[in-house]
Amino acid sequence: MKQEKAICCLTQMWRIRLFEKKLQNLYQEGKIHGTIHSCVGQEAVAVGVANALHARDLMTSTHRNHGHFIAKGMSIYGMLAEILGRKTGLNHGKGGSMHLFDMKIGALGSNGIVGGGFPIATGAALASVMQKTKKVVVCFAGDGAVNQGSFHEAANIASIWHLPVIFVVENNRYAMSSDIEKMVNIDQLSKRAESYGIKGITIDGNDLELVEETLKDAVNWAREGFGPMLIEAMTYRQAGHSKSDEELYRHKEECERWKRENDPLIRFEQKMIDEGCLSTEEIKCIQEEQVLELETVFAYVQKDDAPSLDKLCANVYAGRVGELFD
Ligand SMILES: Cc1ncc(C[n+]2csc(CCOP(=O)(O)OP(=O)(O)O)c2C)c(N)n1
Ligand SMILES: [Mg+2]
Repeated sequence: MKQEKAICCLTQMWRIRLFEKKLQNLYQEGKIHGTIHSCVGQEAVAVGVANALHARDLMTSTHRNHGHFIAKGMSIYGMLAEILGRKTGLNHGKGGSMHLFDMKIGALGSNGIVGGGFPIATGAALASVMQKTKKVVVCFAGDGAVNQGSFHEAANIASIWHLPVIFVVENNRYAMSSDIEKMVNIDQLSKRAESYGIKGITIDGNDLELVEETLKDAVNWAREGFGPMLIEAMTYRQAGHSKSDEELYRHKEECERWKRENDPLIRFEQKMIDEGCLSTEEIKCIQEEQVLELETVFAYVQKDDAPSLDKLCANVYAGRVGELFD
């Protein structure tokens, strides 16, 4: 890998990780209303997928969405302000963590409804075909979401209409406290693709280069009109499900092992060092730069005001189309 590219990849992964860690601290200080879902441990999926997309391509995300959209290029300032309920937020501070949305970067929204992204992404892919824009849509989902009816309906219609949508299922082994092995009776979720006549593949989601390579093939395939693909990316969430989680459903040792042996950032850094692409000093610089950048953003956003009371009903009820985003 070229050094410039390695710096970009690592910068993005550290930006996501540090953003999530700082957010967790704010939560513990009681400064976040609503909830948040940390994607620490899953950064390579977000960055690998986003690297394979064009800027104009589209993406839907889940409740565990911050990493996906940071990788897609969402403003950290606008995202944090939204999460903290500030009027400078992407949705004027009224949506919070699970309703991030920014059409300028092709972010078609995160979603608090498990499986809610499937029909939205599939519809956007249909629009791409009808409007001949050649946009590809990535639909992120968790392992728990593929048991929702919306997945099966979307996969079927995307298949028969050859829609350019790529379903990226982040299999982090758990849906809240439910272990994947108790929830499905197949060893790979990608096998579900076959029953809809689409290609499915399971990959190591903590290997950034593999994720990017696989996605590039899928994106080309979809853009050329061959239809959807299902990519199951095996990964692990290092934090609890959301704000409070005693994690009684998994062994501490399991989590420690993933952190020690299969952390996507450590793996990528080690590979870059082994290949002579980055030195330990350069890696340290990348981390420090991100620490500084995020400290500044977090300090400024917290000074912003909440939306004023007279804006309470603005953008809540649909008026004429032109009024929606004024
Ligand atoms: C339709 C629906 N059912 C249940 C929930 C409650 N819920 C929130 S997150 C979650 C687990 C999702 O697991 P998974 O899809 O594996 O995503 P992960 O949290 O692991 O990223 C559940 C059941 C919900 N938000 N929406
Ligand atoms: Mg899961």
